Amino acid sequence: MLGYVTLISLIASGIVGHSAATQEWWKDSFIYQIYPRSFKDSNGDGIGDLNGITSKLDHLAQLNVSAFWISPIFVSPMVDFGYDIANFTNIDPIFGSLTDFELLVKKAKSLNLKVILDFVPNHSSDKHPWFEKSIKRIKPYDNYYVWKDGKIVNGVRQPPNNWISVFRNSAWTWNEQRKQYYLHHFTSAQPDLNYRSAELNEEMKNVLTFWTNRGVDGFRIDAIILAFEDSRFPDEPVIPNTGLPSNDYNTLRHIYTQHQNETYQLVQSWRKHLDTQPGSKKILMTESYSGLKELTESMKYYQYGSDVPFNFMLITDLNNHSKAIDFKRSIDKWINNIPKGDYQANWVVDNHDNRRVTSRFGVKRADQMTMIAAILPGIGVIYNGNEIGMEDTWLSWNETVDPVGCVAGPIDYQFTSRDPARTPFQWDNSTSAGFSTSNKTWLRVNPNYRTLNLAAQKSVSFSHYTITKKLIALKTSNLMINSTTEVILVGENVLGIVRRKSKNSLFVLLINFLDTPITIDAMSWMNIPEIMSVYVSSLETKIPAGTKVNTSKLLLSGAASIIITNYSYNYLQ
Ligand SMILES: *[C@@H]1O[C@H](CO)[C@@H](O)[C@H](O)[C@H]1NC(C)=O
Ligand SMILES: *[C@@H]1O[C@H](CO)[C@@H](O)[C@H](O)[C@H]1NC(C)=O
Ligand SMILES: *[C@@H]1O[C@H](CO)[C@@H](O)[C@H](O)[C@H]1NC(C)=O
Ligand SMILES: *[C@@H]1O[C@H](CO)[C@@H](O)[C@H](O)[C@H]1NC(C)=O
Ligand SMILES: *[C@@H]1O[C@H](CO)[C@@H](O)[C@H](O)[C@H]1NC(C)=O
Ligand SMILES: *[C@@H]1O[C@H](CO)[C@@H](O)[C@H](O)[C@H]1NC(C)=O
Ligand SMILES: *[C@@H]1O[C@H](CO)[C@@H](O)[C@H](O)[C@H]1NC(C)=O
Ligand SMILES: *[C@@H]1O[C@H](CO)[C@@H](O)[C@H](O)[C@H]1NC(C)=O
Ligand SMILES: *[C@@H]1O[C@H](CO)[C@@H](O)[C@H](O)[C@H]1NC(C)=O
Ligand SMILES: *[C@@H]1O[C@H](CO)[C@@H](O)[C@H](O)[C@H]1NC(C)=O
Ligand SMILES: CC(=O)N[C@H]1CO[C@H](CO)[C@@H](O)[C@@H]1O
Ligand SMILES: [Ca+2]
Ligand SMILES: [Ca+2]
Repeated sequence: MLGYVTLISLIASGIVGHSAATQEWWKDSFIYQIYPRSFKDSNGDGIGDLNGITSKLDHLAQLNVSAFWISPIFVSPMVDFGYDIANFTNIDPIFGSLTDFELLVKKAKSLNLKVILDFVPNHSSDKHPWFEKSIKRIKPYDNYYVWKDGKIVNGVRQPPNNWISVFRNSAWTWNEQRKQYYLHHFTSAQPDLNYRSAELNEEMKNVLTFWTNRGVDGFRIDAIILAFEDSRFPDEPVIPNTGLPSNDYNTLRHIYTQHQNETYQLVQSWRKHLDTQPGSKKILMTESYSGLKELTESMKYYQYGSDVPFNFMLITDLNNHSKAIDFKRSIDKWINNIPKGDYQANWVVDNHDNRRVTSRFGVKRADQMTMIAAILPGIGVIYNGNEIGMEDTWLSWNETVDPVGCVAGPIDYQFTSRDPARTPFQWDNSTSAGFSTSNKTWLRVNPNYRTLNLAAQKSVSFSHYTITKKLIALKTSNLMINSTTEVILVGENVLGIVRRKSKNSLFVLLINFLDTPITIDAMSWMNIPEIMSVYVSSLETKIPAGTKVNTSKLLLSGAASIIITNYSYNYLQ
């Protein structure tokens, strides 16, 4: 029996890399995403705004996140709620003004919080003056977008190729005035920008400078993988037998529209540009949904100047059906593939484009993902609401506003709409959860707000909020810096992550993937001391901090998740 255990644990306990020392502020930090329409409304119109964010920055400071990134706040017709930009250098009046932005930055700096803006370089709104001039072929704007003649087949005009938009149907829309098709990877109101135009490239660099001059500490770059398309515009191969309608984005292999070589060079040109800006080094985070399936492509962004090529493993590759081994394989794969050099791992728990973590893994396991992001080396990225375990809000078809939901129709919207994860932040139990003084908000407040809200969670010792706060404190402390990382299977159903600096200094995360209790000999499997203390446990597990546990005979309740340590609890207080 012992032989069996030893063999399995040897196979299972691959020791994975430990990060080199870097002085950047984002090393071992948490970054918090704010969805501005839903964070805090300051003027009672039912939509969140900049003054609202400013009024709630104390909350972020208390959590001790290092930075926040804000989804787009720029002038927009709001066809895609801000991801369709009509002026990259001005604030939409719904959110406020440049003066409000100045106040926001000032408050953030006073709280030692870094400010990161969303940069949406792939496309603009069709209401952007550049597009209007491009239609009229006014130089140099004529070349700012991706225009192509149609194909005439049997005397009928057809789009130039078979490319499909992420939101379904052809990625090309005919413009009667210019008598050409324009490319759009999203809605037809979001024409694709053409980075083969030198003038356009210059304009976009100026956009970056505009905001760094206003105190911004870096950018999150939206949908970067789509920046360039193959200049020959070939048809993309059709994937056979997907069972999807032929107008669905996932029926094509996107070999000519994603991760083109020039895209990496574009990121590098922004890196170089930002490095010429005064002040501390600016952070660049890149959004690429390739996940573990296209890991090589994702990793390449590190070498072209991205500090945080978002790791969406917890969103795209793992879910409530994943087992301990799936988590181990995914975590090891990501860490082991980070290129050699001074690069940081990152772990995205949630965002505005997906179901909330409480839905993807179940309410009982919500804290586990933040625990994983906290104990693993590198940057944890959380989305507003994670810190209180917010849940998706069911919305009826007639309440649905997300274009991705609307295009899917009255049945399928339930599977595609991003609205459920975007409802207002639940601050307290007053009108509209304290989000707005109005009882009519742009998306309905989740009715569970009366019990599920920040104020309630602050007033008790055991809540998602108090747990998240301890997790952020653990990451930002220097206690795990220079520690090795081991991802260990403790049998089939328990995942262990050990951060070890020396025999006397370690933190251990244990997750029970069963919904029933299990007793494990963590001491032998993980080579850890016999008596350790609980640093934090998930809300489901509810073991008070400081509780001593005997790791040779450790009882984990169903779905349990705990971080134990060899530091004395008093030391950590
Ligand atoms: C964006 O708005 C600013 C301020 O109103 C204006 O000065 C600028 O010309 C606008 N940019 C474009 C490209 O229209
Ligand atoms: C892209 O770059 C890689 C290596 O840098 C090269 O092997 C490949 O041929 C390039 N692809 C195209 C389409 O130029
Ligand atoms: C997993 O999640 C899906 C959808 O969120 C749910 O229908 C299913 O019951 C869950 N399965 C388990 C094993 O929790
Ligand atoms: C929207 O749908 C809900 C439930 O399906 C219904 O109760 C409500 O009356 C509808 N509202 C409008 C404005 O149609
Ligand atoms: C919403 O507010 C209006 C105006 O203050 C009030 O008349 C109405 O009863 C409120 N509705 C709800 C559901 O609280
Ligand atoms: C609302 O929250 C306050 C403060 O957290 C609490 O004292 C009060 O009992 C709550 N009211 C209801 C109706 O839950
Ligand atoms: C807050 O984070 C900073 C690093 O960003 C860290 O130095 C500090 O110790 C943290 N404070 C607490 C109370 O955890
Ligand atoms: C981590 O290691 C580096 C390089 O050896 C050292 O300079 C630094 O002091 C260490 N930091 C901590 C917190 O142990
Ligand atoms: C950690 O455990 C070892 C072995 O049990 C013990 O000797 C040491 O004192 C502990 N260290 C701390 C900081 O509690
Ligand atoms: C821990 O548990 C093991 C197994 O039950 C037992 O033999 C050992 O004495 C316990 N250690 C302590 C310090 O209580
Ligand atoms: C991955 C992705 O699609 N990100 C954003 C890209 O832009 C579209 C359209 O503006 C947004 O809806 C997405 O959130
Ligand atoms: Ca408002
Ligand atoms: Ca593009």
